[in-house]
Amino acid sequence: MHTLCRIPYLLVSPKLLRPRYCSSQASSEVIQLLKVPHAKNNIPASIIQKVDKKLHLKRHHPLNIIKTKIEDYCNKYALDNEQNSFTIYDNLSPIVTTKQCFDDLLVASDHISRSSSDTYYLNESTLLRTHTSAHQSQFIRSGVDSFLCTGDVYRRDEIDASHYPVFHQMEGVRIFNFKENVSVNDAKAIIENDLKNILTGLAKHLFGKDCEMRWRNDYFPFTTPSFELEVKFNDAWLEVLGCGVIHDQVMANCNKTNKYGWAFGLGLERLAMILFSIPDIRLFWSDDERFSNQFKSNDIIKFQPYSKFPLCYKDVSFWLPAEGLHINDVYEGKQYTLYSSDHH
Ligand code: FA5
Ligand code: MG
Repeated sequence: MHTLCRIPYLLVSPKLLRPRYCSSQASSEVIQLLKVPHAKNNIPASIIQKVDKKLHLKRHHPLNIIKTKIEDYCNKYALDNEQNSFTIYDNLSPIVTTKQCFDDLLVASDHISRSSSDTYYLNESTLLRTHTSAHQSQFIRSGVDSFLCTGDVYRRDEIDASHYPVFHQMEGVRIFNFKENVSVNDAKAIIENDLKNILTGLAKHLFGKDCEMRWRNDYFPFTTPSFELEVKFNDAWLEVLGCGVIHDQVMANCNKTNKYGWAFGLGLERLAMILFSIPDIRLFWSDDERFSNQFKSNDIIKFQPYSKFPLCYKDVSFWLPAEGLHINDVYEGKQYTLYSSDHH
């Protein structure tokens, strides 16, 4: 459905080349596919409208800033630990098959996540990916041993301050090469340790070494053991990622028997909310300049809340007191009589 092109560019150190791959499938082509009528097609216009936004690729958008920060951190971690660098994928089509999204990941045939009430389908066998894990097996099978894959994901989920039906995930995978004398148990213990190390280090790198976090056991059919990481935000625990040691059966289905590795899936909005103190996930979709103008690549700022009402320009005329007016008098809220005429 799409061809891959390779664009190498410089990263952490000028010496380190980070290979980057992207799909060349045009957004317009994806959008046409989403609109093809089918009895199972349950994708509303409000979702289709979001498909070509690609917020994670938009310069100066907080999701792009955090994505770059995480990619740089992960490749620095790889370099420091003498591991292969991560190949970056960030422009794969969000349309995947039920095999990619569920079967390859051992999701049971009657699991609720497959139902039309939870997932946006184009037809019986294609859907909008519900997580970036949908790309795991294709890369492992083709021999890519370490990669980061970012994209928009779609779920018919509730909407509140930390949930939205379209959000962004980054998948990370590392497959290890062990010497033959390392036992399976030892290999998996090393992998689990490396997984928790890179992710704990990431949270500290993003939020400071004193940030409050906790690991909890979780369940995913495609990893065992599985964990989630929660970080304290506004006095409450916020789940920011799921992860685990890749299930032997997933590896075997990729023709990688006796190979082991880890995988994680980060919620980019959740991490960006904590990093920039953005209180509501819906703000990421705002076209309002009062949102977008606050962010600049490489700058980590604290989000400044603004009025929920749209910007409204007014012409204001007033008489100055004879002794003149200092701007600080206005800031201090001195009372002046204002006669204003609305623009609109
Ligand atoms: C997954 O999607 C797994 N694919 C993660 C994974 C990858 C596990 C690899 C093991 C190995 P989960 O449904 O928990 O897991 O979502 C992962 C993260 O996405 C969550 O921790 C959260 O940060 C974010 N997330 C989930 N649902 C939403 C939503 N509706 N809105 C915003 N962020 C969400
Ligand atoms: Mg979860």
